Amino acid sequence: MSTTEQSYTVQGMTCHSCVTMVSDEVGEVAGVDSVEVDLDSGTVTVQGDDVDEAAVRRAIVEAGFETS
Ligand SMILES: [Cu+2]
Repeated sequence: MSTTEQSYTVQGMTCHSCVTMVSDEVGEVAGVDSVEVDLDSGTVTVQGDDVDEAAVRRAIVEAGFETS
């Protein structure tokens, strides 16, 4: 297992409840240890073991946001 850090750009987050929704959804993805959301830049940083990038993107969409 290797700990990796991935960054995603997320559109549409406007407040702290958006941040919480994204953090909660992404935090449930297998292997994710920590989720950091920067509201100003719209950046979500995920750390964990063998985290599936596609699963993180799906979680962001499930939270109601778009990622590029
Ligand atoms: Cu919001």
